[in-house]
Amino acid sequence: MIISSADFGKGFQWGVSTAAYQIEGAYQKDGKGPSIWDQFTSVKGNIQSGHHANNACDFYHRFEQDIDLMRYMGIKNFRLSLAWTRIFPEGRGRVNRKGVEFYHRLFDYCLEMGIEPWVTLYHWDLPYALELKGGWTNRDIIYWFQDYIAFCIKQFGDKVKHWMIMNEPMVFVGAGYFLGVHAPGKKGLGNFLPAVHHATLAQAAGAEAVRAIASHAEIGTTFSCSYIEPYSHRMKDVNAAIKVDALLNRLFIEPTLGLGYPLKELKALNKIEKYVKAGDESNMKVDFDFIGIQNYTREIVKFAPMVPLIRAKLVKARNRGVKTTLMGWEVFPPGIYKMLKKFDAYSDIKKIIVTENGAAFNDTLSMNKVIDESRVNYLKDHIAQVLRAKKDGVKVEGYFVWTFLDNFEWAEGYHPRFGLVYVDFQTQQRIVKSSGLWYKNFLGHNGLAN
Ligand code: IFM
Repeated sequence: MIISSADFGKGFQWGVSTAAYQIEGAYQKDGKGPSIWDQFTSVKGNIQSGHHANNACDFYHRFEQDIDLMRYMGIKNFRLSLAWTRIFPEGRGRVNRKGVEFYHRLFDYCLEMGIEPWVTLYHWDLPYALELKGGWTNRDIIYWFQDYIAFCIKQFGDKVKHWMIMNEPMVFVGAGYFLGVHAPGKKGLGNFLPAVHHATLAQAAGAEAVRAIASHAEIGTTFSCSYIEPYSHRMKDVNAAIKVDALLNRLFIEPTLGLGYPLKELKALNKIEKYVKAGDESNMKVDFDFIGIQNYTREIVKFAPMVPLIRAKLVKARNRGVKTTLMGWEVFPPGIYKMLKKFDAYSDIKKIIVTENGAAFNDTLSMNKVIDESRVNYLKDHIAQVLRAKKDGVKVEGYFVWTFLDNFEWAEGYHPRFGLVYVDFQTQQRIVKSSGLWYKNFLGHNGLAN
C-alpha cells in the first residue's frame, strides 16, 4: 500500500511532540526553581545509570537551531510544554521574568519560522516547593494550578492557539503517587486516590481558566492509552482485563465527560469517595475542543489472585515472544486503531489528535548516520492504522510523533532513544535519523511504499 500525508486531507495536523523537562536542560539557569524531577533525579538509585536532565538536549540554549531543523524537515506543528518553575520558581507568587521571556522568544521564533506551537501546561515537572506542601495530594493544588495557568494564558495567549492542560495524568499520578518509580516517588493508595481526584479537578479548573481568558483558544488534554486484551477467554482473565482497561484507559477521561469514575469496574478505588466534596462531580466535567491520545502498545492481562487491590497483572511482551521496542513494549499497530475507535465512541468527544506515538529502538551511529528502519516501519504501520480509523469515520484530525530529539526518558534515563533526530549528549550534535528523513519526505506528500 502507498500512503502519503495527502491521503489524510488538507486540514490534518502533522507534528512532533516534546516536553520541557526532557529536552530543555539549563535546570538552574536564569532563575529557574527546582521541580520534583530535579529533586528526584538527584537521589541515587532513582534513575537508571544515575542520569538526570540538568543539561538534557540543552534546548534552552539551542532552540533556534532545533526549530530551524524542524523547518528543514517540513514539520509545521511543534508540541512542547512549559516548565512551571521557569515561570514561578516556587510554584506560585514570585514571577521569574527571564523564564517568561524565554518562552516569548521561543514562541516568536516558532511563529517566524511558520511553526505552530502546541503547548502542554503540565508535563510532570511540578514545582518542588509545592510538593513540600503535599503536591497533588493537597486539594489546594487545584487553585495553585489554576493560577499558574491563568498567568500563562494571559502572557502567551496571543501567540499560542492550541493548549493542552495536562500530559497523561494516569502516568504521573500512577507512577509518581502509587508506584513511586517517578517523581515525587510516593507510594500507596493513600497518596494515589487524592492525587487522582485533585488532578481531575485541577484539569477542569485549568481548562476553565483558559476558556475565560482566551475565548479563541483550542483546548485539549492528553491521555495515555493502551489496547487491553485478556490472556485467555476464561472469565477470570476477561474480568481482569476489564479492570485494567478501566484503570489505564478510563479513569481520567470519563469524569471529564461527566461519566464519573469507573468505580463499578474498579471497586478497589471506592475509597476515592472520601476525597470527593459536594459539587465535585460537575466540577470535573470539561467541554474540551479536542482530546489527545498517546498510544504506544497493547497490554495482555491475566487474573492474578496475589496482586493486591486489582487481582490482575500484565503479561510482559518479552515473555510472549512478540516483537518489542527497547522499552519492552509490544509493537502492535492495530492497537492505535482500536484506541481511536474506543475514544471516538464517547459521544462528547469532538475531535481526537494523536498527540504521541513513536518508539525507542537500539539506534547506532555509524559514519554520521543512524539507519533506524525499525522506527520507520513502526511509524508507517501506525500511521496506516490512523488512516484506517479516519476512513471509518473516526474524528481524528492530527498525528504527532514522539519525539523530535532523543531525550531524557524519565526513570530509564538516556538509554531509550525515541527521536527522529539523534542527539550526541556529549557534544550536543544533532543528526537526522533515517526516520527523520522519512517523515520529512512523508510530510512533503511523497507517497512511500508501506
Ligand atoms: O517520554 C514519554 C513522554 O514524556 C510521555 N509519553 C510517553 C513517552 C515515552 O515513554
